[in-house]
Amino acid sequence: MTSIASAPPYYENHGFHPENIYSTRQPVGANPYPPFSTNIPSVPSYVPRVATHQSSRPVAHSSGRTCTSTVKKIIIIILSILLVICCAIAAFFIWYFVENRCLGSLIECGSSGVCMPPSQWCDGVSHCPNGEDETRCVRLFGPDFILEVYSPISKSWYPVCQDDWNDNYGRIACKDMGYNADTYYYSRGVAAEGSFKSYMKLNTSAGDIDLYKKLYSSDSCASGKVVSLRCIDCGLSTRSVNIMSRIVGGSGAVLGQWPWQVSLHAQGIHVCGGSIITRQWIVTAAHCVEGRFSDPYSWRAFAGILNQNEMFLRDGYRVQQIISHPDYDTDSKDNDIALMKLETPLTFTDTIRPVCLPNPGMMFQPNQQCWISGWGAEYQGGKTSNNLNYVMVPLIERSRCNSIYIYNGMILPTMICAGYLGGGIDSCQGDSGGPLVTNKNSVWWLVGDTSWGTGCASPNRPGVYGNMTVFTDWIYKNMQANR
Ligand code: 4AZ
Repeated sequence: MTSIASAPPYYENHGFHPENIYSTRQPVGANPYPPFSTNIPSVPSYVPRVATHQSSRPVAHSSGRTCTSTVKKIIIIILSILLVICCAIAAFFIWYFVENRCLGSLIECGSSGVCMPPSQWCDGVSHCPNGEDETRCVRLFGPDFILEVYSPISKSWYPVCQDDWNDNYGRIACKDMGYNADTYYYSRGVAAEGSFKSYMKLNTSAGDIDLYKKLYSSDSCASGKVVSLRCIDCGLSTRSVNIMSRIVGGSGAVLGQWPWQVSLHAQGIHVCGGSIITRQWIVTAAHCVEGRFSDPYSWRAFAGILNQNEMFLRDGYRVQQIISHPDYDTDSKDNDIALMKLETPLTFTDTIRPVCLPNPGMMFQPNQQCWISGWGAEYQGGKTSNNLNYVMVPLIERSRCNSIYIYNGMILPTMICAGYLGGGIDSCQGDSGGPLVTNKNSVWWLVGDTSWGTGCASPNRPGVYGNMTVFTDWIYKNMQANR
């Protein structure tokens, strides 16, 4: 077990990370349409050959007229084909401009039709014609989900004052973070901490204009309350956790205990775990979807089921899209995170529910109790488990995990260690991509995704997890760009 004698450092979130996010779709400017030939066959210049067999009608005397009518027919057919193609292209453009102006992972600048990659959104530099990429920047801060808006003028984040705020504004802010309107939970005022010196306030006399144009920075907030915004009812487990409860050294889970846990099957077998964050999005590890596993069609996600035996009898949810972190590094496991978008949204129940993404400003203590769950091997080299297992693992401070006798500098800022230096309890092969969660303020938060480790449950070789707080911003931008 880890014990830290001096003042405990924090695992602090820095929500505003300008990141290099490359589109997994078409490169900007690439022609998204299949090329079609403009080489319309010219009118044949040859004379049709006269059939020689007896039953044919003699055509020699009327060859001029026949030739003309054949040419006419060909022209009509070609024109008809061209007309159908033109109609199809026109229909596509109408759909594209009405429904979905920006192709691939691009985000539209307001309603200007100009599209920007997520990496240029809220990066402190204005790219959109009216600066929307810097003026529609919202985030939820800390364990109370305080809504904050970025001011490109002062280059800082401000909490939103509750004065004149309502759910309609809340829905807009949630949409701008990539959430769908159907999961909206609530917006309420909470007492502003003394640390807030300035606020974003609504200018109610500004009329029916864009929410962000109505917001201005102010040193006062009459209600003394700031907006706490929940875009989805996440982090609720309907079953309490038995702390001394195998994974390696854990115990069998009951239904509803880890309702965000999914089993990800590729070509019909359990390969990795994942965590539900919305009705359509699953967080998993980038190393789970590498190489031949990068094809969404080979995957199925199973939610709300404890036993692998039962999954083999079910259909599972099809995967529509896989977004792997563009800076994922196979060797170091830097940025080991990926998103899977399901073809059909999940129906939330007591046993199928989302976990909360950690907000910037959440502080996880060294030794903080966290839980891992999965169908991974129960001992090093074993086969995957039939039942879902779970176990408590404390966080291990990065500097300690990087010490020469543990991982000797291999723990990067995108990683977090958890487990026991004495060994015996750990995640293992097959748990990858699955959740490392903690309970804070009665909410379950996704602290990490199971990533790597040297063997399983060996002394001084704890489990290594993707540091989710670093990825929250990347997740929101990609959900928003692929709505
Ligand atoms: C794996 O290969 C794996 N002990 C997962 C977790 C750990 C090691 C390996 C950590 O999926």
